[in-house]
Amino acid sequence: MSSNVSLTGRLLGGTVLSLPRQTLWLPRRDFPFSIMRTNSRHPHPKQLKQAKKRSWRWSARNSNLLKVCNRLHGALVSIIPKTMSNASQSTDATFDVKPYKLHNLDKGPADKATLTSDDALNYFKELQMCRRLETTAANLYKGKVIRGFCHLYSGQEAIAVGVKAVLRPQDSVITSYRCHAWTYMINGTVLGVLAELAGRKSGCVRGKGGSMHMYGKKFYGGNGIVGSQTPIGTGLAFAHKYRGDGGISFTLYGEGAANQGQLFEAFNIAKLWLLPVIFICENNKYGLGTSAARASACTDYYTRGHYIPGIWVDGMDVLACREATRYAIDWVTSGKGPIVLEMETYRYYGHSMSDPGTTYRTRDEVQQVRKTRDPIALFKEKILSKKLVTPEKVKEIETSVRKYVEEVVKNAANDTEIGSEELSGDIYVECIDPNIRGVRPDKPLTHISVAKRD
Ligand SMILES: Cc1ncc(C[n+]2csc(CCOP(=O)(O)OP(=O)(O)O)c2C)c(N)n1
Ligand SMILES: [Mg+2]
Repeated sequence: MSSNVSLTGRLLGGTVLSLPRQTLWLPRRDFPFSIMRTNSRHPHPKQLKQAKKRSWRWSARNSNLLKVCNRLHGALVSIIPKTMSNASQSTDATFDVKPYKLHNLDKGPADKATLTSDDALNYFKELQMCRRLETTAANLYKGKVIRGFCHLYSGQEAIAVGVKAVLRPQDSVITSYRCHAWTYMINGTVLGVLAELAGRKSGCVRGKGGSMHMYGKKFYGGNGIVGSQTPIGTGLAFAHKYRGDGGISFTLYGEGAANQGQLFEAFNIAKLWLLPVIFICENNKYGLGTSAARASACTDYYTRGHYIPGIWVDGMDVLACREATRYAIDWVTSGKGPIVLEMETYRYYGHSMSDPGTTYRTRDEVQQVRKTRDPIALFKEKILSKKLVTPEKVKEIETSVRKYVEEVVKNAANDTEIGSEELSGDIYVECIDPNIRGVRPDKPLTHISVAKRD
């Protein structure tokens, strides 16, 4: 597949085939469900009433599949990394990476990273998309479209993008409740995340999970209980080893979770059985309103696997995250067992949308990080300085991503919640007993399978 097909295709969630005189867009199965669904064009009166009740701030607009797709396509076709229009002067460049710190290792990842202009465009687009997704989620939350919990990832994007860059199809990922950007990176759809946040059926789990419970193929959430994903992730590693599928479990947790006993139990069994797991501690400096230094006797999280080797990584640098992950994959696949990566980062918003995030840290501290260490600004500066992309292209990507997310939001606005008949849907992957306990013990519900699976 040529690079112009892949970038635009991924961005649109489909594939663009450029034929001599026409461009054909083939939507991917999971791309904006609401556009595909006829109910937004011919809603039942009941659906309309429901939609009004649910206080969407936008006017419900009838979506015309062709018009919407064409508009999206028009907006995005301009950012195809055609070497012709990107006019970048370099096809690749090498960058220094902030030195890694090592624990129980003689040699770490290379301190230089090479980047191609295609990857530069792609990472930049993904970083932008993750940031825009969260900014949009914040606005929707303020508009009361998203209710309940909402933990944003802004500031931490370099980790998701850097790790994803080297993730293989056989690998699995599990993380905490700070999972929106991860869900997007794995599933590749913005609608799947935003509609999920708003409880709509185009959500990646049909609106039943919300902010903390998003899933995808080989993506095990989205976990609300702090640290609970660490033993589960270790279990996933056991499954990879048991099945011999060559996969690695990427188990992510915050530095707050790093003080929990269950993590040390997971470390123990992972090392004892040499399980294929990469533990990634996303050290964003705070757990709720408590700084790492106030909560941890030792803040060198990369050393805290004790008998497990560890690496400290600059988590604001996509390339450092990518290279460290590449090294960790080599380590684990050579049968040496687990490894710990501490990726040092920062979160811009409060712990969740209900925390202003200014009582336990100063506004000045946040501003300083935004100004001097922002992962997107740093990456942009890098790729521009080495002429991997042109300033015009960067601008185009920024604008296209913003427009794209706006368009997805409008389409999500036309979507509805699932009906009550789905109350007993998809509880099991393989259903053995179809009777599901309902509110009345004498009236069980019947299990149904709704979501399509590969
Ligand atoms: C077992 C458990 N204890 C406490 C909480 C409340 N709680 C929610 S988030 C959080 C802080 C976790 O911080 P960290 O692991 O650093 O993750 P971050 O939010 O910074 O991504 C706490 C204590 C919880 N959800 N589960
Ligand atoms: Mg934290």
